[in-house]
Amino acid sequence: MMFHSIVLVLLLHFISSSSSVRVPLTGNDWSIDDNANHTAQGQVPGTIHTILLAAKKIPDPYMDFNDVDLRFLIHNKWVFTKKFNLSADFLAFNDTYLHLQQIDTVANITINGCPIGRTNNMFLAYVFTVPNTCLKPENVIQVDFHSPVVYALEQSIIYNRTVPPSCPAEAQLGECHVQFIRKEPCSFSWDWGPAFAPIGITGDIYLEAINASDIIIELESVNIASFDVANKNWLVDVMLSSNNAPFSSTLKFVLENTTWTYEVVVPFNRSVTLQIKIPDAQVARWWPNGYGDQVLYRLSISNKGTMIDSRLIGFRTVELVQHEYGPGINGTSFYFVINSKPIFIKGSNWIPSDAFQERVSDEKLERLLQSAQLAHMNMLRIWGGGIYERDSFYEMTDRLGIMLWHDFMFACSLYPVDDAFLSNVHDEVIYQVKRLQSHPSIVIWAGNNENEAAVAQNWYQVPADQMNRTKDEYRKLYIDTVMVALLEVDKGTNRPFVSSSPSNGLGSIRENYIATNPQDPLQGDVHFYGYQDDSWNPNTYPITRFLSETGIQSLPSLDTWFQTTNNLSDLTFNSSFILHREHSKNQIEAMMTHIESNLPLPVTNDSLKHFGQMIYLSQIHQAMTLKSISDVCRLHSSVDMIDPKTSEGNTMGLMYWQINDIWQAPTWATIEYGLKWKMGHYFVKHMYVPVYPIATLTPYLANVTDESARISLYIVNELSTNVRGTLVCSVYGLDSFLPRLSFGNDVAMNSSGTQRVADLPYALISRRANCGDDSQCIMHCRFNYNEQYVRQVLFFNRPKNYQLSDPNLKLQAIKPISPTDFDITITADRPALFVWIDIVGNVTGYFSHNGLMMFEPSVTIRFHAWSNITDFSRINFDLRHLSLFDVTLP
Ligand code: BMA
Repeated sequence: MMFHSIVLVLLLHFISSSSSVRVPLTGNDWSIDDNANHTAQGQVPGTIHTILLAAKKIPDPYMDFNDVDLRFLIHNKWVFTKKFNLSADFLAFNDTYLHLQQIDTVANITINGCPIGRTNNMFLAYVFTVPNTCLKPENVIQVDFHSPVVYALEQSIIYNRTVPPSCPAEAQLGECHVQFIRKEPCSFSWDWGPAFAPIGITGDIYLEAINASDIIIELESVNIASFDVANKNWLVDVMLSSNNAPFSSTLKFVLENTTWTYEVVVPFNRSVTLQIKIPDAQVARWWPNGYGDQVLYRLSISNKGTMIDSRLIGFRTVELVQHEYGPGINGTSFYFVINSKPIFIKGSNWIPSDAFQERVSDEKLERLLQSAQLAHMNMLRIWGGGIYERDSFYEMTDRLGIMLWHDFMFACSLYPVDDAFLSNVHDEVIYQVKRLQSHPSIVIWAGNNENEAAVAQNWYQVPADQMNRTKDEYRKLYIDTVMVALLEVDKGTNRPFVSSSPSNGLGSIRENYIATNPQDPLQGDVHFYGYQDDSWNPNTYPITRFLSETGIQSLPSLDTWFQTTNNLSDLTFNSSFILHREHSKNQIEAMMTHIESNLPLPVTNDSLKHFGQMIYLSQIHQAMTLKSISDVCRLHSSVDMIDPKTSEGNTMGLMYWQINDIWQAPTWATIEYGLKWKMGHYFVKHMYVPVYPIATLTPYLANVTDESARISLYIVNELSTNVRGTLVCSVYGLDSFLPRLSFGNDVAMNSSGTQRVADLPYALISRRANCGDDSQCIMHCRFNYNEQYVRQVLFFNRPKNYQLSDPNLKLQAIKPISPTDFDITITADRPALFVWIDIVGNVTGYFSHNGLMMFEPSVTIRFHAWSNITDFSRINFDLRHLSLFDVTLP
């Protein structure tokens, strides 16, 4: 039972003359104590770390080596207590409940010594009955937390059977047995994150009193289940519940901003699910970012004039199309069709944006999600090792048109399957799906992250004689429990379910949910990581139907590192501190190898400058990697691009790993913990534009003398509208802005798809452009269409092999445009590669473009600050710039 106070007050006013009362138990007067001399008073919602930090009892957990140095805190038991008073009026009510919106995780709750309830799932809301005899005018609520780490260990011992992996990889510096506790899996560490395993009351907490005779109707959930094509009606499931014996009531439904209303007599018996029909003619569609508006309507439900509750809903159909292609082509398609329109998915993977959710502001979430929207993304995957996000997150994704691929919170592990665990999971799925299903942005559920692959490929070395049992247990958890619970509440055709990510989709179902190779590029989705190969080389990547994870690490900016240490010796590429923050084994070495093979290495003796340049190079490396991957996916997006020899192609989605960071570390993120966009994010913004030119050299980095090598030019159009334009490409040396050779092609496309615009002999072009034996040339293309343009650059050689000359970059004319925006003009004397503009200090925001290749003497870019800039005069001092040439200077 979760009641809205206003709703409740009004309703009771209507139904009876009594009312309900709530007593909030949040506030900054909670005491915490671990019986080991760590005590503090602080704020709930809050966890031990944030409370101790605010009370100055511990240093910043994100500084230095504190993630490990403070580890003892979560090995202890903690007691949270608060004193509160209750009025005589409150005590006069006959039914009292304690509501906990979220609690993390294992706790025993008493009020004045009376046992009230136990909790063991941070993904559930709890409502406990509080016996009236337990309450008095002066009260104490006590929440006894068990250590999540010790609890997980104990559960693993009780289970009496190893459930691998018992512990995370050593490099993660993490905690063990996380699969035995229903808690954010990555809170025990991940290959990009720390193990803080928070302990605390993380959501709203309050007492509520009502009279047993009062009838209260509550709106449990709203789901636009299906679209009835024949009758042009939306079929909407509405779940309502009541606290009392059977009765009937006349409910009125109103859809704001339409003329549609509906009245119905509802016979209640505790809970009831109604299906209402909303005519399509009454509503406009909700579209993903880039395809139309995100139209939302408020559906309100009232009982004889008294509002019960409402939900903001959006009308869209979702199909996950998995069809066969016909003779000669193996496999099946895997793509999303929204409102009858096939959509190429451009997105990324989302992880929790802080280890301590109570300090994540809605503003931070909004800026991160806006950064996704600005980069032309239309989907994010809520990854199964994190959390179900708060309500406001989904309101934002609805509003911004960011579709969500939503995993359930199981990742990279086998799990226990005893009855208690499964029943806990069942309740979790029902609770979370009911909470979330009204959101149009959620377009697919997935059972878990990578657990089908883990079983199919036996990642955890399960002995052969136990494999059948392991497979049965997999199905017991994700099919018989998660899927069955989901289908209990999320009915209809408007939101598909896949049992795992990655999976072969229908192919996995055919193999009883565990495909022989769930990473088959010809069906379903694929996760791909290939650190041993050259990540800039497009041939490194499989051509899949849908690439839902892939990516590479980079380092965050110096500004971000300065938040983590005051010790300058920590800030070198290979310091013990940086290695401490690198939670994926050998990644720093792999990054170094990749950087070394493609880019010039710094030569400066200034250690901090050297580190800054390594950061810059790591970000170029990540940006170029992401662009290579995206170009492969977009190039092969259309059905026409299926290779009849391999059946590969029709790649209809890319979600790279990962958009955001949980803390400051070397990770796959394109946006830093403090919201600064890495170069990768600017590249993503470019590579995800709807109409996009692609240039390839085949073979990759062919020798200039290779007479069979080809340069191919393509336009990929995602829009169904016509595209008319001209693609002009010029070959440059890095010594001059004068192109050595230029050629242009007219392009006319009447629909979405990939069009090959030109196919040219590379050796001939090189000769004509006088590029020399070791190709000192680079090609820059500009596609002008419908009064806009998009650029593309094709390297003929690795940047480290180019003779770089000083472009003489200058930042000029900083021109304020509005309280949040200013323009910067950059000038150069010669072409400049990877021009990076950085604003240090307190102004945070993003540039219109960055990491750019300059092939003209002057460009103007705009900076947009997230909040008003108070001191424009400082901006000159705070701006820094860099190009690849700077790395070659001592
Ligand atoms: C995938 C993800 C995460 C991981 C990432 C990078 O496997 O699902 O588990 O963080 O790769 O290794």
